[in-house]
Amino acid sequence: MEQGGKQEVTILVKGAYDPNVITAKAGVPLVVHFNRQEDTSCSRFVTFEGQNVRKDLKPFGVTDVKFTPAQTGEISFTCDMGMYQGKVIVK
Ligand SMILES: [Cu+2]
Repeated sequence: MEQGGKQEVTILVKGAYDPNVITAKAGVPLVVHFNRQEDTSCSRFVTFEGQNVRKDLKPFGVTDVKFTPAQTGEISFTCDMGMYQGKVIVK
């Protein structure tokens, strides 16, 4: 959802990304709150393809990832091993 010039979404990280498909608007700063409720090494890092974003997600807490999707299309995000997968649909 969009509010005050930014858009925010919360993703639960526990065995997968939930939700694993989110939508965003191009040109508006996006803040993703990763609520990681586990400490397996698999889900420690999340990378957003093509955005130069890779973040260390703290276990049992919330870590924010911020970037502005520049253009419409899809941006995938994954853990380092590619086991957890999600995408941002940018409109
Ligand atoms: Cu992994």
